[in-house]
This record gives sequence, C-alpha cells and structure tokens, in this order.
Amino acid sequence: MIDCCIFDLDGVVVDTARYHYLAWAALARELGFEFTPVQGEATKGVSRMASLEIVLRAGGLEGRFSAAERERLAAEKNARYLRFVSQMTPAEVLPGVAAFLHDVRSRGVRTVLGSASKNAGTILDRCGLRPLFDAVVDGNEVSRAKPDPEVFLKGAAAVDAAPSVCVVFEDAAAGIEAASRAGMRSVGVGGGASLSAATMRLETFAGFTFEQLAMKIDR
Ligand code: B16
Ligand code: MG
Repeated sequence: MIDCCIFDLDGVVVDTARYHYLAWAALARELGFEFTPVQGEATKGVSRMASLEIVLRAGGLEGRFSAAERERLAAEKNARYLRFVSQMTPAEVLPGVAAFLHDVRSRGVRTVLGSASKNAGTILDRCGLRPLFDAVVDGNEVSRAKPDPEVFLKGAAAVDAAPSVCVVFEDAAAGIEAASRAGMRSVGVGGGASLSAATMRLETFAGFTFEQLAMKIDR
C-alpha cells in the first residue's frame, strides 16, 4: 500500500543544481580559483555548510577560515543563489511533475516535500507548487543531513503516515540511503549511476502515473 509520496526538491521537482553551481563557482572565483561543474556534482543533496567545505577543499583552502568567516561566505553564496531563485517561474518545474502530483492527490494519497534546502519554501512559491503539498519539511526544520533519515521521518509524521506506506522520490544516493534507513521504499529519479539501491528507477516523470508506481512498487 502507498499512502504518502515524499519528494526531494532539487533534482526531482526542479533543477536548481545549476543555480547552486553558478553561485558556488562565483564565490570560488572571488577566492581565486575555478570550481568546475564536475566538482560541483559533489554538492548535490548536501547541506549549505557542507557544500562550502567541498568548495573550499577544491581550492585547497580548507581550514583557512574561522567559523564566522565561513558563515559570511555561505551567506554570500546564498544571496547570489537567491537572485537566481527570485527569477524562477512555474516553467522550471521538471516535466510531468505537476501532473504526477495532481494524480497522486486525486487518489487521496498525501504529498510531502522533504528537502535539505533552507530555500525550499521560496522555490515552491515561485513555481506555484505550494498548494500541491500537504506538508513541507526542509533544511530549516532538520538538524541531521541525509543520509540521516530525519527529514523523511519528520515528513511522514507531519501527515501521520507510517514509514511502511511511504515512497520517497530522490535523485541523490544519500537520499536513497536516508529513505532506506527510515524504513521507506524509494524511487531513484534521473540517470545518476549511484542510485542502484533504490526500490525502482525512474528516468522522468513525463507520462508517469500513480497506477504505474503502485504496479511496480506494491507487487
Ligand atoms: P540551501 P535537495 C539540496 O536540495 C541541494 O541539492 C544542495 O545542492 C544544497 O546545498 C542543499 O539543498 C541546501 O540548499 O543552500 O538552499 O539551503 O536536493 O535536498 O532538495
Ligand atoms: Mg536532490
């Protein structure tokens, strides 16, 4: 039985990874080095401060900044990132996602957002998606990052669903592990090679229905 679908945000519902990357790369340039797209991959699904550590390590600057300076650098990156986010429109919702959310909800199944991002609410509002979620749990409410299951367990609790009836949609390996540690089934979204632990894989939501999900996952 599936009673609740929990969605990661970046890489599943919208593709904000390129904005994160552009903002980190600009910060790196200010600090005097290039942060490449390949290096940027490692920041996906990772919290803001942990991402900063990845960027600083790429420039050989780990351990160079005090906690207060790191906070300032992260704030600078976030201000730049929010400039991109403030331009987002519903056209940036990934193909098929809105239709799938409507389909899920029409079956009486709850929809929850479970994201590491502290900007998740702003992004949902920009993209007109807020009304399609029964609950939103984001980086403001979670203290332990994926692969810790906290974000998904809080999401399930917010709609009073047992983990065994939840399915998590994730594009990052850490998120798939978090789902499994929460006792939930998972769908690995996109072409990432590191999602083999997911209960099933899904290239795109375009044309995907709740009935197909139930058939594949509830056998
Ligand atoms: P923020 P997700 C994650 O979102 C992003 O994948 C990751 O790149 C980012 O560092 C993290 O959110 C924190 O984002 O700086 O906006 O709080 O994939 O968990 O939806
Ligand atoms: Mg993600």
